[in-house]
Amino acid sequence: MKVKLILPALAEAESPFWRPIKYSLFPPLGLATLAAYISPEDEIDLQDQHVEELNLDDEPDLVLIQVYITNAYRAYRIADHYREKGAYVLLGGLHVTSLPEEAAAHADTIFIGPGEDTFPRFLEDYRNKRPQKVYTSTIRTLEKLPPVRRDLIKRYKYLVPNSIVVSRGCPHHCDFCYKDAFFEGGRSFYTQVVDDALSEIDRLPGRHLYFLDDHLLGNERFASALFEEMKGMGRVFQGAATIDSILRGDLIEKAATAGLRSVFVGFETFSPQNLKQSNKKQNLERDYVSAVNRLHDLGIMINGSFVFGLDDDDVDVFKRTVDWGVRNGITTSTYHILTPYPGTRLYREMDQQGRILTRNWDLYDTRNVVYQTTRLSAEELKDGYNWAYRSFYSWSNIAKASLRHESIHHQLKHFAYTGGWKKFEPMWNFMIKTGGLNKMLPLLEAILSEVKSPGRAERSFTPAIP
Ligand code: B12
Ligand code: SF4
Repeated sequence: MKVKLILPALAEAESPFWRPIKYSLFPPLGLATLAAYISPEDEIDLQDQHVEELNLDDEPDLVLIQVYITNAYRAYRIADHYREKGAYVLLGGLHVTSLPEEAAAHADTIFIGPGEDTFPRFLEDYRNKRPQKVYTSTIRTLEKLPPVRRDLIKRYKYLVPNSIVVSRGCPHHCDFCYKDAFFEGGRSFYTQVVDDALSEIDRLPGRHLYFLDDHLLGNERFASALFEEMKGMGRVFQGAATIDSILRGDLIEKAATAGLRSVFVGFETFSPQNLKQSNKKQNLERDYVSAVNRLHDLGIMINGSFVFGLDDDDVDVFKRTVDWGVRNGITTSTYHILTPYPGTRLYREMDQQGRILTRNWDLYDTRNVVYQTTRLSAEELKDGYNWAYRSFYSWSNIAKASLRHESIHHQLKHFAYTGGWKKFEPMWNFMIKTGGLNKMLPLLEAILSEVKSPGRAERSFTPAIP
């Protein structure tokens, strides 16, 4: 049997804001995870449209397509194309789970929720010639999973080929997040067994890892055991965590000792009213600056995530947020315009209030205003969002933020990481075109080498590259 797995490119591939490097970061891990269930006797072709031109002239028997909200229309066109050719087409992923009826019109079978329990069930039914129209995930476990088919990933096309997830979901319930909808009907936060996670790490070559888990520190016992075992492995890694988990106990120290060098933190907003509106309880009454200082003291760089457009935001929110980031030495900032994803509580509430202005999913990329705003006009919100990016990533602010760190090593790392990420687009494009992106990995590993901070003289300095 010929099986084709496709990650269609996001809508913005055609936009002037398209940054090829942002979409050449991570390989299609979800599809490579599913491929592990397909028999080795079957012929598998995994294509990621972000980094390669799709070959649509082939004749696969079975086609699996992963659907995000902003690749949905493209995914449906590809699905229709293959169905016309007589292939059996499966659609799954976040957007299919949010809007199953919409997706079902373009598929022979759709999948609701994670695929680790449902996809193998489908394969068995398909071979027995009785596939169902809909499979809904109910069993939530990551135990005894077959190893991710990383051999299908074209590693040289990605800056960060070693992306990995060792858990699914998150223990929190923010209103704007996809998480509760995606994991409905079962556990919404679960981890691998530590030994399996370590085996998965062992299978990854080189030093650098990027954990794509929603909340790497979400299960204290699991994370603590994982970091303990990773201590001697010589890895450098990046991941995501919440403010409360950074402030609580000593887990973040353990993570740093294991090799955590940069962390994605959802600060989202400084307004307690906004936090309450979003049910982001874990940020309420937390001292953001203490969290930042703790991370910096451990030599961990910070990618701060901020949302604009919550109901308590006014026209000053943009400057306030940028100034705070610069003042506190945040390495990179990701700004989002509030986006009510279908399936979330935020979407339901806005829909009930008649505040959803468009259902053109291509616009749901957190760069566009798709809902009726309150204190800010849509134009103010969009302009403020664009201004925030421009301002935070101006050379003068990059320099100012870098100089906030105590050690020169940390200052240089900050400057190199932020400047490199945002200011060298032509270089990235050249590396992508010439197929040499992967050669930049040692540089990234060097930038992520350990910082010896004045307060942590007892910790040893790891050389940048072996
Ligand atoms: C990696 C990533 C990216 C990469 C994606 C490219 C890639 N190669 O994967 C990049 C950097 C491009 C990216 C960009 C953005 N992202 Co993003 N990203 C992620 C992240 C961190 C990991 C995805 C992943 O690999 N998960 C692990 C794998 C194992 O799970 P999975 O992919 O979901 O696959 C499973 C199931 O979905 C299912 N499945 C999936 N497809 C199919 C198909 C079939 C047939 C079947 C049977 C099953 C199935 O089975 C798989 C195994 O269980 C997720 C958060 C997360 N932890 O999932 C956010 C996430 C997907 N991103 C999100 C957002 C908002 C964005 C941005 C809009 C942010 C921004 N403003 O820049 C942009 C642009 C995206 C857009 N325009 O829509 C949101 C999406 C919300 C939504 N409803 O779509 C998420 C969920 C983060 C969040 N917590 O809100 N992202
Ligand atoms: S903490 Fe992050 S991943 Fe968890 S529910 Fe909130 S937004 Fe979603």
